[in-house]
Amino acid sequence: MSKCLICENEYLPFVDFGDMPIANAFAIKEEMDDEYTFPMKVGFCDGCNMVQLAEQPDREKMFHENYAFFSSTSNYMVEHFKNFAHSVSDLQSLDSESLVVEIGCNDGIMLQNFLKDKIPCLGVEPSKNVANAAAGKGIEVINQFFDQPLAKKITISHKKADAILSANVMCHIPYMHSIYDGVKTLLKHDGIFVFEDPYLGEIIEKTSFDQIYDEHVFLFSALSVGYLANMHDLELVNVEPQITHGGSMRYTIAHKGAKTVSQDVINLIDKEKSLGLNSANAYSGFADNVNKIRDDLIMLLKKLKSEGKKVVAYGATSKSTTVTNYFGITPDLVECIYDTTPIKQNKLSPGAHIPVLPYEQFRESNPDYVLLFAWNHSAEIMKKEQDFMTNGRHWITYIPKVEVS
Ligand code: DWN
Ligand code: SAH
Repeated sequence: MSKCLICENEYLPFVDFGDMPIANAFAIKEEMDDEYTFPMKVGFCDGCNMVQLAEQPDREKMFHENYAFFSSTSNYMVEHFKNFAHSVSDLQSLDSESLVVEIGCNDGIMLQNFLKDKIPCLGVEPSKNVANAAAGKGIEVINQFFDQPLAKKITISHKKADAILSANVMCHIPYMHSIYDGVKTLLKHDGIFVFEDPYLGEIIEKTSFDQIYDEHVFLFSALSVGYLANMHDLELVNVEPQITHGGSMRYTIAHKGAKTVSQDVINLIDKEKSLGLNSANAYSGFADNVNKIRDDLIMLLKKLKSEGKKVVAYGATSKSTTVTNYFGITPDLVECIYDTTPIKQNKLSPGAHIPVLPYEQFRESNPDYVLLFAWNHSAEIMKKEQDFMTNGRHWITYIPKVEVS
């Protein structure tokens, strides 16, 4: 039995991926002699409806001075965060007297928009290399992990925030009570805490199991987020579905009673209950669905290998660490992964040791099949590559099922 990180109830995991490495630990061969692994299992707590990793590596193993993910590698995401920032500015009528704090600002992809509009903003980012990238854009960044003590310090060094924002970060943090206490401390009475993360409902529906890796300790729903907010005298007041990262949800939290709860919150909670996301049954078929994708993909890759086809992959995502390690995809099935991120290039992928090569070499490699690990960016990538992916070249995708196109 595992103990829930939110309500301390005991629960049983519903899927077990075995031992997994750190998803972003791209490294050269010499550094891979004794790769760290942890047992990756996910469970549902019926006390608070939270879906969570049973165990997570120490945060310093994942977020440090060589963090491999730079947010601005997707043009679509740059646009997405511009719209996100503007929507919050409009909603809260932010101006030069306001303060926006972003938890996990990475390379400044969101805050650069506030900076441009002369709205005071502050990033909190523990991974030094990406924090430096944000600072290089002129953004003020505190290179630390956000928690309640830091929130208190910010109220003194700066002031209370009109908006606290976060994207694809909340689901990374196991010590949620300290985060929500911090939000309670730092947020103005009429302020809003807006965050988005991959949405549990989409992950179950699409079997997007690769959203599960070391960094993603929680898969949120309106049910679990509402429960958590309530524990801290906060309230879930709005929800807005997003198409990013294969289906995300943007949650707006306010001090209890300070804002009206939207009909969308009520509707989504009703929908989640009707889908049974508040009961263990909803999760019982998940592992079988993942294994079906595994069997189909491995069969396809083995068949292509036997036919002498050249198969490469596109996008050395964190998600791909779960796919390659759980499925057993090694360089004899997929010879390399092309990626635009310099820090990942000329390294090996965690666990599976597939070489990661600079994107610039992708076209000259002349592949027959391209396994799209960055499937969440498929619209952007397929458009970019449409002139190249002709003459018998094919994409392979595997969420929600294995397909060749
Ligand atoms: O939650 C998280 C999300 C926001 O980002 C983090 N825990 C870590 C990371 O997850 P990921 O690595 O699965 O994210 P992406 O955005 O799916 O990664 C895309 C990868 O593909 C990057 O390494 C960049 C690369 N890429 C590329 O080579 N060409 C991406 C695009 C759009 C491209 O055109
Ligand atoms: N917001 C960006 C980055 C997501 S990657 C985007 O959506 O693209 C996750 C980020 O969370 C990393 O940059 C990591 O360093 C940061 N992070 C992890 N734990 C954190 C914490 N306790 N406080 C603030 N940031 C944290």
